[in-house]
Amino acid sequence: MYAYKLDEFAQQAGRLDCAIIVPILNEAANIQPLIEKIGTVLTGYDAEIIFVDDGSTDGSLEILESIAAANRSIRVIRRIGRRGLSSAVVEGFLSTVAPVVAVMDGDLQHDESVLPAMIAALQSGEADLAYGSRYAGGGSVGDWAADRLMISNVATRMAGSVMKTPLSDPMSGFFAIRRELFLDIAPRLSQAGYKILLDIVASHPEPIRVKQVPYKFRTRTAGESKLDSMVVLEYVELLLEKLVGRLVPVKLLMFGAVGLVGTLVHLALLWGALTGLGASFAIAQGSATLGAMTFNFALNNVFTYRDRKLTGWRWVTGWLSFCAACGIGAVANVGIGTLLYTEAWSWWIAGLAGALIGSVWNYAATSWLTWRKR
Ligand SMILES: Nc1nc2c(ncn2[C@@H]2O[C@H](COP(=O)(O)OP(=O)(O)O)[C@@H](O)[C@H]2O)c(=O)[nH]1
Ligand SMILES: [Mg+2]
Repeated sequence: MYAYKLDEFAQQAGRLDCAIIVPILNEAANIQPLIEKIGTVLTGYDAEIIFVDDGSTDGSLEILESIAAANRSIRVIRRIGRRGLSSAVVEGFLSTVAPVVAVMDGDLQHDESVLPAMIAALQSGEADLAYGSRYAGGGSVGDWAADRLMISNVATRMAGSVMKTPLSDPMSGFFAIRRELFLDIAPRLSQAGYKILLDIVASHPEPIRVKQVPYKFRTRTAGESKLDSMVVLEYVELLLEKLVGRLVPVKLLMFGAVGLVGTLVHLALLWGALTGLGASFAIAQGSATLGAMTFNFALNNVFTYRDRKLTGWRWVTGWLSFCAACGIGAVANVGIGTLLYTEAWSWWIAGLAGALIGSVWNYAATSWLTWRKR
């Protein structure tokens, strides 16, 4: 009986040619025009458009759901308490069975008229990945200010170091890929940040057959850009993860960098307490330790763990657990250092080894205790 029903269903439905994934965060004014534009250029294709929304508050979701309710080629994925362009796009990918999947922004900045060329390149077997390029002949970034242009150029050059396949525009968020290839790569993706195309290409051990399709990046006319200064940080984190992530966790490196700055803060506080306040060494060292721990906690909270940032009351309990974990780390540090020293290692090797082991403990303990993933 089920088989019969499935057969009947199959006769009604066509075979899906492609899916277009559109990440959305507060794009109310852009949704309807975007669907119309895509619909115009993809006539003749059996396509679905999958919007992935991360909790828009401007009515985008209501607009999307009312459109989706009347049209089964429009689908909506809602994520709750999540953020991030890359991970949103990955979820869109995993929700479709279309053999060719494209990704484009929901703010009308990507020129939909090149979609057919990208899709055709994959369908014909000419390429496994086709991407919209603002830097290829005929493409353009539109009216960007000089500083944005320069940042983009530097970032593009840095990307070259992590990719087996050279791309003229690795920062592009506009591309299409064969679904099977994406699924091969998916388990290795970092999913951090905003640069999903770069993540895909950098996560594939071999070169990918690509085709670039030039297009002109349009200026945003409605809604606001969601990219802020954190984007630069996320980008560097993605690059580091692709370069050394297999050897050391990037968060450990960031934790270590914060620790180095924290050591300077410690020395400054110690100096201030000794010379400025005339405190005894024990009191000065104790206050400097507490001050430096608080500094390290606060900086790690906004930098290393900005994806799990603690606020309000949880900031306070987080600070307590951080101090407790680092207290144990300090005991381990002194214990191991002293042990090595009494075993006749030179003072600086004993000191460094203690500090290193203490720091790794601090990282491991606080990543579990203070900033555990929920
Ligand atoms: N689902 C989701 N979409 C996002 C997020 N951040 C940005 N977007 C969407 O991603 C697209 C590109 O973002 P935009 O802010 O325009 O980036 P810009 O063009 O580089 O300034 C737009 O459709 C945004 O609505 C996010 O955290 N989650
Ligand atoms: Mg945009």
